[in-house]
Amino acid sequence: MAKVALITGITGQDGAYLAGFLLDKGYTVHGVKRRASLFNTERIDHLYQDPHVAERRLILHHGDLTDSGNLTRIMQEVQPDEIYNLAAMSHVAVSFDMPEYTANTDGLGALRLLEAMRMLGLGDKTRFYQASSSELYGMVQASPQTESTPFYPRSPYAVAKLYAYWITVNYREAYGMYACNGILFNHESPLRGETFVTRKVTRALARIKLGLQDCLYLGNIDALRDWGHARDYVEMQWLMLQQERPDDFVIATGAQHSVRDFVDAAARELDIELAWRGSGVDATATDGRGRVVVRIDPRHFRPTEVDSLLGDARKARERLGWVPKTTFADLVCEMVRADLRSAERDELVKQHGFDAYEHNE
Ligand code: NDP
Ligand code: GDR
Repeated sequence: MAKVALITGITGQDGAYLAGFLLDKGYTVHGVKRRASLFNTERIDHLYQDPHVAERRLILHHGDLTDSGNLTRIMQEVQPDEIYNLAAMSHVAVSFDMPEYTANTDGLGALRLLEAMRMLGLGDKTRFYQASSSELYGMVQASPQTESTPFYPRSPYAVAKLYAYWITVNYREAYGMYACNGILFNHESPLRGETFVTRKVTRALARIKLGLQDCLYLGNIDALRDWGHARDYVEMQWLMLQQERPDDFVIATGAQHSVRDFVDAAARELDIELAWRGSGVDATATDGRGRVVVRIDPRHFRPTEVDSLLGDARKARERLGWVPKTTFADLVCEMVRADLRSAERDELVKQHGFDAYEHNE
C-alpha cells in the first residue's frame, strides 16, 4: 500500500519540493491550500493532476491553519501516515506587523493539527513533522547552534514558532505520539518567496543587469546566515519521520555568510562589478559604470534583529546521514540563473509593447 502524506503549506517553497519528493517515492500526497482570489498553485503546477483523472496521487484541499474544524475534517478524510506542517506566516519582518495572526497560524496551527490527531485516534498511526526554525535561537546564546542551545526568540514569528516547537515536544511526551521538530536553518531556491533576502537579491540584480530595474534596496546587509538549498532540506524532513523513535534535529550547512556576501556572489554570477562604499544605513554599491545599484532603506530594518546564525548539524549527520549536497556557490548560481531567465522573459514581453510590472520593495 502506498503511504499517504498530508502537507500543510504545499503551495510554498518547501511544500513544492516536498510534494515532488514524496510523489517520486510513490506516496499519495494530499495538500492543504488556502482559498485565494487568484490561482496560488504556481509552484506545484508541474505536479498538478486534473481532478477528473482517476487514481490521482496529488490531491488538494481548501483549508487554513486557523480553522480547527476544517483541519480535523481533512485529517479524518485523508487518514495520513505522515503529516508535514509546513504552513506558516513565514516572513519574520511581516510578523511584527501581524503578530496576532502569526501567533494564531504559526503557534496555534500546530496545536490544532496535533489535537486533531489525538481526537481522531491517529496518535498510533500518524507521524507528525513540525517546521521549526533557527529563528528560535534569535539572540544566540552559543555558536554554532545545536539541538541543546537555549532559545531566545526575537520576533513575533519566532515566539509563535517557539510555542509550536514545545507543543510538538509536549504531545510526543504526553501522548507518545511520533512528533518531530526539524530546526531548519535558512534554505533557499529559485522557488523562494520574492521578499526573502536571497531571492530579492537574485531577482533584482538579474533585472538590473537587463535594464528592467534601477536599484536594489536592502536592510541590514551585515546579518549573517547559514544558507542551504530547500531541495536538500526537504529530504531531511522526510527522513526524520522514518526513524525508529521521534526526535528533534538541527538541519544546517555549517557555513556562514553575510547578506553582503550573498549580494557580491550574485553580482559575480551576472558579471556585475560591485564596489561598496560606506557602512550601515549609508552603505551603497555601484556597478562597473558607476551607477548606484544597491542602497539601504531603513524600512527593512527590524525592531529586533537576529544578527548571526550558524548551525551545527552533527546529530543529523550521524543519525540521519545528513550531507548537504548544494554548496553556497551552487545555490547562488542556480537562483541567479533562474531569475535571469524570468527577467529575459519580462524583457521580451516589454519589447513587444506589453507591460512588465515591477514589484520593487
Ligand atoms: P513559504 O512562505 O514559502 O510557504 C508557506 C506556506 O504556508 C504557503 O503554502 C502558504 O500559503 C501557507 N500558509 C500561510 N498561512 C497559512 C494559513 N493560515 N493556513 C494555511 N496555510 C498557510 O515558506 P517555506 O516553504 O519557506 O517554509 C516552510 C515552513 O518552514 C514554514 O513554516 C516556515 O516558517 C518554516 N521554515 C522555513 C525556513 C526557510 O528558510 N525557508 C527555515 C525554517 C523554518 P500561500 O501560498 O497561500 O501563501
Ligand atoms: P529570515 O530571512 O528573517 O532569516 O527568515 P530573510 O531572508 O527575510 O532575512 C535574512 C536576513 O537578511 C536581512 N535583510 C533583509 N531581509 C529581507 N527579507 N529583505 C531585505 O531587504 C533585507 N535586507 C537585509 C534580514 O534583516 C535578516 O537578517 C527566514 C524565513 O524563511 C523564516 O520563515 C525562517 O524560519 C528563517 O529564515 C530560518
